[in-house]
Amino acid sequence: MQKPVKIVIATRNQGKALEIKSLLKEFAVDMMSLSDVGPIPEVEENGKTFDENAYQKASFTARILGIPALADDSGLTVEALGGAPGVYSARYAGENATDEDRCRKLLKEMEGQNNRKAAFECVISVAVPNGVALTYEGRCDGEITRSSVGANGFGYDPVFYYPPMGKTFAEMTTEEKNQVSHRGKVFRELKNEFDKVLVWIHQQMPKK
Ligand code: ITT
Repeated sequence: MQKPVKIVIATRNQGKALEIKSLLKEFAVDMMSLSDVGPIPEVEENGKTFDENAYQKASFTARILGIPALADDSGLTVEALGGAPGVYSARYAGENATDEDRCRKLLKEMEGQNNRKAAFECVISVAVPNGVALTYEGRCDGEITRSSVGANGFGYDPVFYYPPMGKTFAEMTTEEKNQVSHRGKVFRELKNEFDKVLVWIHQQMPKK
């Protein structure tokens, strides 16, 4: 029997890391987080798309550690704000801001707006140390609330209302959110072919 494949989850966002671990729990992978591998340099995230940033994070981490890495680049795009905050979702209220600060800023920008349409987008990149990568994308449509509602999840969850379930993401359990979210959708696609992804990883890794 083959040993479980080691994969580093290349994120410094605890909320994301928890969701990713719960989404991949049934697979024979030895999932490590960045905190398990010791300090590594910060990756430069300067892409113009979720796709570019996900690839930058996954390929940098895989190269530097010599093991496969999975990265998620995601964010919220708001129609009335011309797609903002988009790839700047994490930095929307400045470098040291909290999730609360970002939600507050978004609600302020949306004051007086009747078009509340928004979508969460997520791109997952799985990269091996030689630099090649696989990419998966997912999206979830919803609306921006007029105030923060709910205490679960992370990031913009309290201001993202999902009409089919009549709740914000922050009012959902992790399992409920995973069933409908942008990240949940991407992982369902990835999971459908995960056995092939594991074979691909084995083929790409240098033979010892
Ligand atoms: P890493 O790059 O280390 O993974 P990050 O938080 O900087 O962490 P991103 O650059 O992908 O990650 O920024 C995504 C931001 O979008 C994140 O900080 C949240 O504010 C928001 N976001 C993404 N997915 C979300 C979700 O499921 N619920 C709420 N907010 C989310």
